[in-house]
Parts: sequence; C-alpha cells; structure tokens
Amino acid sequence: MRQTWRWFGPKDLVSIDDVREAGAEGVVTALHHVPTGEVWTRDEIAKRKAEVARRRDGRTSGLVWDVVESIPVSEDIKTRSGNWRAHMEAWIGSLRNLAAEGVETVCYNFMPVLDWTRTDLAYEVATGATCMRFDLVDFAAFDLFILEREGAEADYDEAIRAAAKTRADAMDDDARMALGRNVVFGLPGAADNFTLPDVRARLRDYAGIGTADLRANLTAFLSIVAPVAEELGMRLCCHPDDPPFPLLGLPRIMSTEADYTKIMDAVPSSASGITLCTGSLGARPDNDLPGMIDRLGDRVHFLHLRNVARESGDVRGSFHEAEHLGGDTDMVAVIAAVLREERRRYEAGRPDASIPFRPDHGQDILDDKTRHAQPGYPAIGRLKGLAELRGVIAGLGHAKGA
Ligand code: DNO
Repeated sequence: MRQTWRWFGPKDLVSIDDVREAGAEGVVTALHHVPTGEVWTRDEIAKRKAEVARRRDGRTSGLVWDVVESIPVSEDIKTRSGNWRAHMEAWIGSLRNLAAEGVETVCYNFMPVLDWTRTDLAYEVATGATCMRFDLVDFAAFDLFILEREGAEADYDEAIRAAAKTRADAMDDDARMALGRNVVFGLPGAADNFTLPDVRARLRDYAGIGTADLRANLTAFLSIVAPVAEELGMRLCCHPDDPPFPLLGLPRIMSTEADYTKIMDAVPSSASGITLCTGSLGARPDNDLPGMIDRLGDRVHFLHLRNVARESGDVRGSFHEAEHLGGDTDMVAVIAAVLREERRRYEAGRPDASIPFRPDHGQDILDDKTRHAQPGYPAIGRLKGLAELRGVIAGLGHAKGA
C-alpha cells in the first residue's frame, strides 16, 4: 500500500516539508486554481510537479505527484446540458496533459451541486479533539428554514421536522450564517463555492433529473473518457457520495456497492475504477467495506482510509469523524482485504499492484488547533492517522511473513 498525503498546493498551511516528515511517499493534489471546465495545461501541471518535488530550502523532497484529486466534473457534464461538450473536451485535454507529465491516477466525483457536506467543522469529542460532523437535524434546519427549499418537508419525518424547527428557532443570525457556510459554501477540495441563491438555481437545474438520468449521464461521460484513459494508460476513480444518501432532493448514484456495480458493469474498462472512501461509504451501516474490496477490488485504484462514528442505526443518519482506528468501520479488516487484493495483483503481474491510499481527514489535536489548516485536513491529526494505519499494515504484513 502506497502512503500518500493530500496537499492543497503552495497555499496549504501543511507544507511539503511537513508531508515528508509525516513519512508519506507520494502526494495527492489538484490545480484548484483552474476554473471548472477549463483545460489543465502542461505548464501548470509541470509547475505543480516541481512544487511537490521541492522542499522549502530548495532541496529535493523525494515526493512525487501520485494521484490527482480531483479534476472537477462540471454541473453541465453532470446534467448533460449547456457547455457539456466543451467541458468534456477540456476534461480529456487535462487527461492528455497529465499523462504527458506522467501523472496516471485521477479521482473525480459525480455528486450533483455539493461535494462533501458537513454541518459542524469543529465538534468536540470526549478526548477534547475536534472533528467534522454531519447532524441530520441541523441539516434539516438548514434545508427547511435557511435555504427554504420547496418540497423539503417531504424529505423528513415529523420528529426530525419538529427538532429542526426547535433548533432553527434557537439560532441567531450568526449561527444561521455559520451553518449555511458549513453546508454550502464549499469545503476544501470542492470545485465551487456557492451562495444560497446559487444553490437554489443549481437545484432548479436538476428539476427533471432523477437517479436513472444521472446514472445515464455518468455512464455517457465514462463511455467517452474511459477509452481515452485506457489508451493513455491512466486510471480514473470515482469517489463515493459523501454522505452516501440523497440530500436536498438531489439524486445520488455512488452510495452503495450496488451503485458501484452498476457503473462498473456499464463501462467495463479497468481504466474506469473506484476511489474507495471508507469514511464516506462507512456512514451507512449497510455498506460492507471489506466485502466491497474483495468483490470490486480489481477496479479500486485509490483508497481514502477514514473512520466515522455513526450516531444512529439508520441508513440516513448523523455521524462524526472518528479516529482512524476508532468508529464503526473495522479498519483492520479493511486493510486485510486491501492486502489480499494487492497479493492477487502481484501474482497476476499487474504494474499497479501497490494501491495508493491516504489517511483521509483527521481530528484536530495539539497544535492543529492553532495552525488552522483546511478543515478536515490537519497536520497532526492526519499524521496520527497515517501512523496508526501504517502500524496495521506493518502488523498484518509481518503476521503473513510478507
Ligand atoms: C473530502 C474529499 C472530497 C473528494 C472529492 C473527490 O474531503 O474526500 O472532496 O476530494 O469528492 O472528487
């Protein structure tokens, strides 16, 4: 398993020197400054590669850009409307330029409007660490009383609606603003920042688009980009919905094993694969993560290892981000399944036998609380996560005599 680390570029308060000291072997990054729908030029890609390769004092870092996370897929592509053709061409242009620069693995997502969604960015857990949380009642309060989405009542049962009303009534303007900011104003890595009127307009764009339509649009997108990726020797990997259930009345199509199976079967090229995110998928009790790795493993090109503590037994429920070996996902079983998949690949002589993973998110601990890096991406919290995961990998490898 190849140990990688997400880096948001030169503005990231966690530096390349820090990434090295954490012991990561590779970097996951993106050209966040290039607007969605535009081509990533070779020059810009080469510049980012050089930034990854250099320490603060100019010496080489020994790190390489292993995975792109993400080339954003525009709303026009997802809805197959407006400028989708031009955006597809740009997406393919970016793939070609990345391949020419030797970057082969590209993560993306197909979530309508919002990328990952949380209601609280600094929820305090028992140890005093803080983490990100999704609270269904807060989310309903946002949906019903801040966004005031038409038809939202139908999406919540009476108990949730009543609790959301009580919560919204108790919020002052600052609290409403803060909740709105957390939900829609763009968490790190999301391609766009939205305002409330933007979100309302975007939701209208999806008015006639149901689950089957969105799935057809993803299949159409992959039918065009996967052959190009295959020709270039690249691996595309679709990130799951986070959280893995519908929000704001929008369709969601990458939330379960059945969702993934449908897309993998629809476009059976190995260039079209999976970013298996244990944190996103693990928010649903009905997702069997080690089983998914056993069954879909040959198409898993990238792993996000993260744990969540589910706060209810419901498919759609509140959760918060736990320590990497805490929470409801059996991380040791997940890693054991990944090692089994890697063994199969080694035996088959596959060049991609070592699967890149990154410690996804982390709780804010110690100096993280004063560094104020990107929410969810603290230096020390992630370093602790990586160290724990590395320990499990070493332990399981040792037990097998690997
Ligand atoms: C959140 C991330 C997501 C992810 C995209 C992939 O921390 O996992 O923003 O990068 O969904 O396209």
